[in-house]
Amino acid sequence: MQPADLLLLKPMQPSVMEALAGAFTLHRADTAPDPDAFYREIGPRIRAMAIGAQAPVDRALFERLPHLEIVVSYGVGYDTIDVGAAAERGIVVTNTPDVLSDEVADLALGLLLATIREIPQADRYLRAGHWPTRTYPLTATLRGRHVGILGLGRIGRAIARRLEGFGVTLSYHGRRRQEDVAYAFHPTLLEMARAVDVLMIVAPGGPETNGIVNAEILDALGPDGIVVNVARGSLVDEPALIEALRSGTIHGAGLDVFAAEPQVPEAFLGLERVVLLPHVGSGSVQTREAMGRLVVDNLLSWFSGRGALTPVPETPANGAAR
Ligand code: 8YV
Repeated sequence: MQPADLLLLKPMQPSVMEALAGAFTLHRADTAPDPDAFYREIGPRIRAMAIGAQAPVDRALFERLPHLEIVVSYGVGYDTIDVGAAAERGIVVTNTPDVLSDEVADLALGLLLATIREIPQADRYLRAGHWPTRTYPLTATLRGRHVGILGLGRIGRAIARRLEGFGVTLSYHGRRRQEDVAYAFHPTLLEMARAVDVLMIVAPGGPETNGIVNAEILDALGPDGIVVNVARGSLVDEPALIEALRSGTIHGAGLDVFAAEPQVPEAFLGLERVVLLPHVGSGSVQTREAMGRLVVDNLLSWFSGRGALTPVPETPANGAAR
C-alpha cells in the first residue's frame, strides 16, 4: 500500500522525522518556495498533519486540505488549533498528555523556589564577585505560604502532589470542583487570589482564559504575592503584571511562558524579582523523546485502523463524524 501523505509545517526533532519518514510520504510546508502552489498541488493528497505545540492551525488551513483525517500535535496544550473547525470536518486532533506532566511539575516547583529564594539572582551575585564585599540580601520564603493552583488538571495535580511535601496550604480554581481532592476549591479566581499568596498558573490557553490574571487578581494576591506561569503567556495581562512588579503590588514572578514568545517584553528584563525561562517546562531529552514517540504512535495507530491513542475531547476519537 502507498504510504499516506503527511504534512509538516516545520521539521520536528530528528527521532520523530526519522520515524515519520519510514512510514509516510513527508511534505514540508516551510521549505515550499510558493506556498499557494504547494497547497494547490499537495493539499488534496494530505491525510495527516504533524505539528509542534503552538503552531496556528485554523479553518483556512483545513480548507486547503480536503482529505485531512488527523492532526497530531507535539505538546499537551492545543489552544492554537481550531478544534471546533476540526470537529465539524470529522478531523481528529491528538496531543501528548501525561508523558510530560511530571517533567513540567518538576520545573514548576524549581521555578517557584528559584523565584521566592532568588536562586538565579544569587548565582549572578556570586559570579559578579560581590560575595566577599557583602553577603547576599535575605529573601522571601515558601514557609507558611498558601498556594493557589489555577487549573487542577493532570499537570496541576502533579504540582499539588509535590507541594504537599513542601508543607504549604493548597487551594485551586478551575471550571469545576473536583470531588477526589481535599484542597479547597474557589469558584472564582478573584476569591482564590484573595485567599492565597502564590498563584501557580497551569490552566489551558484560549479565549476562555485570555488575560484572566489581570490587575485586579494581582492586587488581590497582595505585596507578598508570587506568580508562577508554566501554562501559556496568554492567561496573563503582561502589562498589568509588569506594573504590579514595578509598584510592589506583588513580590515576584517566575515565568516560563510569554504571550508573544519567543519575544519577551523588554520591561521584564529590567526587573530584579523575576525569573524568566524560555518555555522549557517539558524540555528534557527524555520527556521530549516520549512526546515524540506519542506523536508517531498516534499516527501509526490511526493508519493501522486502530484509532487515535490520545485524541483531545473536542474531536471524535475515531473520526466518527466523517
Ligand atoms: C511544548 C507545551 O510542547 O506541551 C505543551 O503544551 O507548551 C510544551 O511542552 C514544547 O514547547 C514543544 O513545542
